[in-house]
Amino acid sequence: MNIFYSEAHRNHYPPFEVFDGGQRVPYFENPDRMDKILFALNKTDWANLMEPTDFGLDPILAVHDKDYINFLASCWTEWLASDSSIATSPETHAFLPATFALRRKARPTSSLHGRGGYYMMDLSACIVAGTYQAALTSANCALSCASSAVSNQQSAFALCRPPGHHAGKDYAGGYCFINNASVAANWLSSKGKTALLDIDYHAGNGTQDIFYERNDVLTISIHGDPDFEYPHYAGFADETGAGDGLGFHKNFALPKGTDDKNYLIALDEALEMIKKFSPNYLVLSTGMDTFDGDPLGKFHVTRNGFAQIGKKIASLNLPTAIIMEGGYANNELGENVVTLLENFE
Ligand code: SP5
Ligand code: ZN
Repeated sequence: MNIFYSEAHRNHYPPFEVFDGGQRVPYFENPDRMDKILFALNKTDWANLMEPTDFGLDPILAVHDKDYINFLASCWTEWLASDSSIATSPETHAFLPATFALRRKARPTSSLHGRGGYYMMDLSACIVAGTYQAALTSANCALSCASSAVSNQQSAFALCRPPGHHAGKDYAGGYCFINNASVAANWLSSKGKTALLDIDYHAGNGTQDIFYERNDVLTISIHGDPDFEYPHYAGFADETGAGDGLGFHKNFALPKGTDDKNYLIALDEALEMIKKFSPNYLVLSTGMDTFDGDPLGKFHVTRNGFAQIGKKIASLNLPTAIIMEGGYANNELGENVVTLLENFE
């Protein structure tokens, strides 16, 4: 299996994130996640690690707002220039706004914090010196993966970091800056009919927003009910698309404690919808935070559950661009990813 990976993610490692209650905690979405996955992949005999190709900005700007991407590009250097105390210990700093553009009835103002609160939805998409380059390279891993799936008519894996599915057209959030899976799905949709299935524990709000009014890409997300779980304001079962896109988005909002059995029931229904749509390609937003014991999740999907999930999705027999999203039980993450992926071999 072709696996697209770059070391560029290492320079995106914010020193903290902020949890509810204002609590500063170490950044959960850390480079160690990639090391654990690489270690497990390197033990297999089928992982073919490759550097991503640079696709340039065009396929990214086909999904994202140009001013938003410009904000990501210059945020750190502007932040650094704004306060001389940052330069004395940049590794202890991360850019975060403290005021947000509620309900988006606002415009981005010219100040850095005015743009920050407009282009960010929470306190977990911290920007540091290496963030923009890491995000671009992560998107290129997804595009390279999609391109490989088309050329070889065979599934491929993008080992993306940072992840992408919480990032919308013009906002960052939930460790995500550029929506890798959406960029790949949009690109793929010009090559053939494309569906996107998101199995990360958290609702793929960014992906939902990006494709909400489109009927050319079916988007489905299976996740913790936003009634109790982040991202709190999207991912509800009654959100099914709008305008031309009505009926082309589906949310499976599952309860706390969802186990293999109940997860697989929802997955079967999702796979039936995909079959009915009859796509040529599938994009799989692959979060492993549904795992029993994930520090950010409340589901009980087991290693064996991931084997069955992989087997069921692979049985669609579609060239699939498998895109890494979340998953924070680092010590189990590598084997969990391999367990899912080996079904596509
Ligand atoms: C890509 C992805 O999985 N992003 C997830 C972002 C979740 N950020 C919000 C975390 C809220 C944590 N709540 C505290 C739970 C501690 N046990
Ligand atoms: Zn997640």
